[in-house]
Amino acid sequence: MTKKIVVTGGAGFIGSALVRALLARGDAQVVALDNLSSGKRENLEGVEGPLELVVADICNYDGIAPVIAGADTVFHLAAIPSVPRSVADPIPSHQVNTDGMFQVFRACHAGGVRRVVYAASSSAYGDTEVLPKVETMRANPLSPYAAQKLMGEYYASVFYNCYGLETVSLRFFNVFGPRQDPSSPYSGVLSIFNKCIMEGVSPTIYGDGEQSRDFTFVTDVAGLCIKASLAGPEVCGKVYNAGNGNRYTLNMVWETLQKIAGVSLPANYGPARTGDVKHSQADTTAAVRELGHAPQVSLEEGLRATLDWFRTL
Ligand code: UD2
Repeated sequence: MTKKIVVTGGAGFIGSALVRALLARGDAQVVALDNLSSGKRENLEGVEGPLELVVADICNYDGIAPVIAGADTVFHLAAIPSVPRSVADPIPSHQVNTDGMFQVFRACHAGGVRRVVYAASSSAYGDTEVLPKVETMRANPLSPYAAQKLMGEYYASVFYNCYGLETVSLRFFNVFGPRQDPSSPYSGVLSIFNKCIMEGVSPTIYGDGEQSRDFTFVTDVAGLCIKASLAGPEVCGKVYNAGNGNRYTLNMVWETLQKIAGVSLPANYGPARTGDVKHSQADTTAAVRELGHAPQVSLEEGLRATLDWFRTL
């Protein structure tokens, strides 16, 4: 019998890329579980293979438990992302990222799921004195979002230790690529930068633009999720960085994007955001060694592919 794989947040930006990567393997039926709060049906348009979209909210245990029951693998990506959104409006993000996350792990345990891959966040590190950031460093969350995502790692490891549910946490670094929605002030910065290019307007950079991020292309993250789902039992209960291993300042990235697009739009600068991390870069050693992580897409290639996608809209 073909195995069932569930992707929570499967109609979202990263979730829909993961759904595509899973269906390309051709060995599973995929269920995208999404409440369509930020996910969109059109993110799954043109996807070929056995896919079902189930509209349900992870906070509603009775709604998700039957969908998850009997799955071989669950990728838990559903969340309310954004550091500044969680600072401005912490209750919804707490409910989804913490309470909803707990309901997903509970349903996975009750439903006999073989393995859960949990989308954690690089924000758990906060500001560290040393770069790159390695999994053995003490977590230091600086925002509600970072604390919520860190709680998910703890629950992943607790469900493994107490109940034997196989879990792996991947700390996603700053993921970018096609289908990242630029429409909110809380959207990922590279989607906003691309929108600015398309509209011919200058972006606002919060702070001096010298903050740096390990921008990681979405297909590389989707590939690592699949590797984490297939790795041996020694990875269970553990946390791995899901980054590219490089870091670029916002000023550098905006410069590169203008060059690629052949435009000149000097950025405006505004005050730094509360809860913002200054520098972020993944140490990929453990993910490479234990999960076979092999990021393929450079920042420039990823920026070109993303801009090409924005041009199709
Ligand atoms: C955090 C996490 C990331 C992921 C993400 C989910 C870190 C280092 N990274 O991303 O792993 O979990 O949350 O939401 O914590 N900015 C501007 N102008 C804009 C928008 C953003 O300058 O119009 C700045 C922003 O202040 C920040 C940088 O761009 O310094 C990146 O912001 P972001 O919202 O794209 O992602 P970030 O780093 O909060």
